Amino acid sequence: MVGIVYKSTGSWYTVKEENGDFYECRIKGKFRIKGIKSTNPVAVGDQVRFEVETIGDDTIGIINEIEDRKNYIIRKSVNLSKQTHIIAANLDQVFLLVTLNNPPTYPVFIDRFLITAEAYEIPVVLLFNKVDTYAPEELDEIKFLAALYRNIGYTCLGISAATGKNVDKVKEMMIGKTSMFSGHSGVGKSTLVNALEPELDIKTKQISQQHAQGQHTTTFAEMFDLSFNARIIDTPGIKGFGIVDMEKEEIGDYFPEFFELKQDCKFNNCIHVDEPKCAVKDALETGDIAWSRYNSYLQMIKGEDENYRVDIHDDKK
Ligand SMILES: Nc1nc2c(ncn2[C@@H]2O[C@H](COP(=O)(O)OP(=O)(O)OP(=O)(O)O)[C@@H](O)[C@H]2O)c(=O)[nH]1
Ligand SMILES: [Mg+2]
Ligand SMILES: [Zn+2]
Repeated sequence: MVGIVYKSTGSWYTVKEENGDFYECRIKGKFRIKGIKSTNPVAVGDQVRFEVETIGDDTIGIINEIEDRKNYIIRKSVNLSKQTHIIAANLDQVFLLVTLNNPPTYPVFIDRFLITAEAYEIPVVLLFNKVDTYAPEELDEIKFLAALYRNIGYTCLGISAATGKNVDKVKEMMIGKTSMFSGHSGVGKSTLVNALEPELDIKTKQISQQHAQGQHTTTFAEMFDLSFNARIIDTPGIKGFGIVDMEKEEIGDYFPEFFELKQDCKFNNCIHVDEPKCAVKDALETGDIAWSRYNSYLQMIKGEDENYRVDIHDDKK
């Protein structure tokens, strides 16, 4: 039988078969997908082949094959840097939820996320959530950030999952597609799924007052069929986003505004650091490229971990 993985808890996988029935499945033996060393061999969104086994009164599925992935979002754990985790596979687009505070989302995190999506050509939409909570100067900051990313080519939208502001616009972008919500814990991913489909009533939780951070309420990625011909994958909040398997020389190509200028650099293998007559560095001086983007880039090519943020929770992924 053939189906799609809707939920994965690490040992059990919920698979929706083609005719719509759900099966609880396990995987057979050790699965190794070529070239990927990840903590989870099967991810939400994977297309799998499975057989059904009946043991007593229980019917369970055994997954024995994974179809080639169209794409996937993979990240390196910040603490266990050898471990990688596939967040989801076979996506049409990703919505990255960003909040200014409660919890804070810093540009370097946004940039690391975007670069990974660019590597697989997965479109990303930036959703600046909780606009109902911001003071005027904070709204200005959001507008500044949105303009920065819009200039590069990303769709940006200010929303409120709590009041419903612009949720209809998010809905419109989702029709006919499989999308994923990502972002730090507490940015409102599950609240937004509920705003789109109130019947789902997914668990959400207030962010910790003391630490201005989310409480890791969603613990497993899960896909939901929505009533308006769309599928959404709600994911657990991520703390940091370590990029996986990228050569220093290719990272700049995933910054669209750097890539566009590369042909004007004196050296065709310019990595925009110490080279003379570098179009990217010139664009920094004229303000055509944002310093925050360049700083994120430098950090990535130096292979520095994303240690800008201290989280009270251990990263278990
Ligand atoms: N004021 C306001 N609060 C919001 C908004 N969106 C979410 N919240 C609140 O933020 C808190 C966290 O929301 P969740 O939906 O649980 O966040 P999450 O991103 O799913 O978090 P994890 O599951 O831990 O990754 C809840 O108390 C929500 O009610 C919003 O637009 N405005
Ligand atoms: Mg959640
Ligand atoms: Zn250059």
